[in-house]
Amino acid sequence: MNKSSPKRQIIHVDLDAFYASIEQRDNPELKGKPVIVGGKPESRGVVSTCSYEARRYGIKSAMPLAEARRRCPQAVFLPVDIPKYSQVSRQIHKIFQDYTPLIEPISLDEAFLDVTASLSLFGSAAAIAREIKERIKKELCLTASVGIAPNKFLAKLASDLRKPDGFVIVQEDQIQAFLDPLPIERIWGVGPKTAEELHKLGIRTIKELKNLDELILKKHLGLLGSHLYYLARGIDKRPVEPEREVKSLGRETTFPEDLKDKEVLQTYILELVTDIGRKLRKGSLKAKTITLKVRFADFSTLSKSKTLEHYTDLDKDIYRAACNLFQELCLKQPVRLIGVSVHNLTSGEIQQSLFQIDDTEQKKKLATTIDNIKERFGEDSITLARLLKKP
Ligand code: TTP
Ligand code: MG
Repeated sequence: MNKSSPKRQIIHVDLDAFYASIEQRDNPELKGKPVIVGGKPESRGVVSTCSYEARRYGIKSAMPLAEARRRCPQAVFLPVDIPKYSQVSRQIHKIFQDYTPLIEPISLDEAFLDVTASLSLFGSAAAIAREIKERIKKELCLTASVGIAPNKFLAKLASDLRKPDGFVIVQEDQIQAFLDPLPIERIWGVGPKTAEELHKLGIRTIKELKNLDELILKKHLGLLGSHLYYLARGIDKRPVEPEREVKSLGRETTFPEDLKDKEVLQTYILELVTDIGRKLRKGSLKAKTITLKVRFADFSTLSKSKTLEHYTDLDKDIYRAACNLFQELCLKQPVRLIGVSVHNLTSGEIQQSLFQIDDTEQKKKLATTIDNIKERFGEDSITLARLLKKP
């Protein structure tokens, strides 16, 4: 082992049945019952997650709620309460921070921690993982599954292996024995399509995958093939990346049929802007540069940008800028795709000019309220009159 680069120690933490466990914790009547988070069973939505009691009926994330009700009519159906789950997520993150600054959140309930440099202080990665699990249980009354390994790939596989309340360590000399029997579908990055490709080659387990030559894998799966060659050997050099800086945010839409009507196109722009504004506010970000992209029927593409005088997270400001850019374009042909993106982002509070006396705060409150309503009651629950005009 090289003294200057000690073997990495990575912990992957993933809470069990996250949204459903929070609901059960906050309402003891739900303990031990099948609980489904996602909305009303008569709605057209899907299951976000469900308690382990509900999983016994074959219910899982992304299943239509109606199907979940068919499988378990006595289940308790609850709406999704993102603000509540985000708050718990922040509390979990705070616990992580006591052990390392190298935290890479993957979602509200999942993160990688690189604790290599923390070992002299806390003993071992296993001791840290054990303590994190215990604190999550004691302080937040929730259970987490953890995986401890020399890299991210193995740590994630390990945390998933003994869910719920799992605790799995993959030691250096056990890597291949740990990997070999696992089906290839367990590999992070192998979706149904890749799995099918590999099945065609007669590959079902990681052991079988390991027998394939790197060149053959590359030939069939391109870069992913080469990546899989190394993963099958338990090699994954990807670092834990503490919260990556978001450099831009954007959305675009391709129309079912090319469009010419300016007013309709502007309504689409407003829809894209509304989504971007919401993402900005959710991430406590503000943007200064707005870019509009337009692709015409002949596939030629134009994009134009405008930098504002101050940072904003308000739909109204972004929409105004995007519309000005749109007016500057001469629409000679029908439009195939339209996209809006924001760049030049900053996080945290930006000092408002002392002389900027306007109703910004009020507008901001309104925007946040709309975001909360949408998150609680769904995308279509509230909308600007203009969006109702879309064909
Ligand atoms: P997961 O960690 O995938 O699921 P989970 O925590 O509910 O269950 P477990 O880890 O024990 O298997 O996702 C975390 C949360 O993300 C989950 O509680 C709800 C949400 N989620 C969705 O909203 N839609 C989805 O399709 C998935 C997979 C998760
Ligand atoms: Mg989870």
